[in-house]
Amino acid sequence: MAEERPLARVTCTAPVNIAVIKYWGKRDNDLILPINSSLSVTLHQDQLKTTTTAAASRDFAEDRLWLNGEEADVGHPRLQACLREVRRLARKRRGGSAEDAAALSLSYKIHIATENNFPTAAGLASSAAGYACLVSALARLYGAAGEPSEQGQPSEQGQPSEQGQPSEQGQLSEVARRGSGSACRSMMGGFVQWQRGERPDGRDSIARQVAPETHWPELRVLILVVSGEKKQVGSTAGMQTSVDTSPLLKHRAEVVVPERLALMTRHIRERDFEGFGKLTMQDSNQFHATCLDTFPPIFYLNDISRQIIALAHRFNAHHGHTKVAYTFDAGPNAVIFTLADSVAEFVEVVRRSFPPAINGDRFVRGLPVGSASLPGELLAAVVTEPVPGGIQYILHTKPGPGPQLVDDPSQHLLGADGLPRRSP
Ligand code: 2P0
Repeated sequence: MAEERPLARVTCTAPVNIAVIKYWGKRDNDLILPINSSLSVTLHQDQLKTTTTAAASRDFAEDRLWLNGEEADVGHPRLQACLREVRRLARKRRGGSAEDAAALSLSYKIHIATENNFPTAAGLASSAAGYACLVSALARLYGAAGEPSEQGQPSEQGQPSEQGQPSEQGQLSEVARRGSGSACRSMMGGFVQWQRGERPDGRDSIARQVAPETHWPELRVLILVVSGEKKQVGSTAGMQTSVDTSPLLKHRAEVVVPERLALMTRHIRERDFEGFGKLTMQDSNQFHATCLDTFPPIFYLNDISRQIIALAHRFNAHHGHTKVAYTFDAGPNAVIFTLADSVAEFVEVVRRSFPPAINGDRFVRGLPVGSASLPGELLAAVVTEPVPGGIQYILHTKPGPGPQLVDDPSQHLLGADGLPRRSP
């Protein structure tokens, strides 16, 4: 039997993020440079995460990729761009062309396996977490990065050096951006801005942390899973049509977003939920207005989405201030921001408004939710015409940290032979 050569393996996890100031439109399709900056909240990986193992060996004959156990095409141009850029950073870090003899050869073929802990079919954004995870694992494998934040530690990331150089995570966010624009924001925890940048080469189109995940401990997130249907128009194609045809999108990028970014950053720093919630809803609504302004128009919201919007406004009106705020991406699922002391009441309102058809006992998942009894006048004012089965389930989560290195070797998705451990 041939002598076994050790295999270099690295496993990382990475989070999903939800934008409160939306990214929609590119000024450079190849480099994935946006027409406007955006701002997001990184969600906790206990509820939603991608795990990726990257392995390299001189014995591998070809690059290979497995997505949720199924072998997939490794030749995708965006994946290849990430691979190329991580290797470039590793070369730079190792110092010019003279490779560190101890470092892993950049010419070895690689195997990559990646899995989500949430159903891809639920329509929750997976490309952001996926590319952020891929880049984190590759960077660590090739020595293009030090540690992603230690497991369990709050992450203070993305702050530039005193000389104005991007941080290490900032540089890696530039690579993740080449996979999917929104992936650059998943490279950091807490509250993250993707600055559009000015340079044609994209070197300044990177993520920066506005505040770490510990900044606003009461903030909670409820994902209302409306439909498992695949979306009609993909984000990449949809935003291109919007750039080509929507005058509203142009105005939004040039005038509205710069003002809103400054305002949103202030609301977050001051933990002002009234301001944060209102602006989050307004920006989601404007994003969907630009979709309607696109020609032909794009519809991501459905009837249930619109009923959730109306419900949130009735709930806030009843309380006389902003207790819940919705935001919707390129699909019908709602993401609700609220504070911990409002979760139980709002979840009960949702349960009464969309009585579960199936999954009654698994209607609420993720972080625990207490029970609440609704006062009669709230029920009368807020729960109007119930729609049975309109919402499949609610996932309760909160802001969380950026990508993590997994130390435990038993968690590698690739075995010592470099092949997936779990069969598809
Ligand atoms: C966002 N979305 O800011 C916005 C809001 C969807 C609606 O980022 O072409 O999958 O890979 O850069 O990142 C979806 O766009 O598109 C997105 P590409 P991406 O979260």
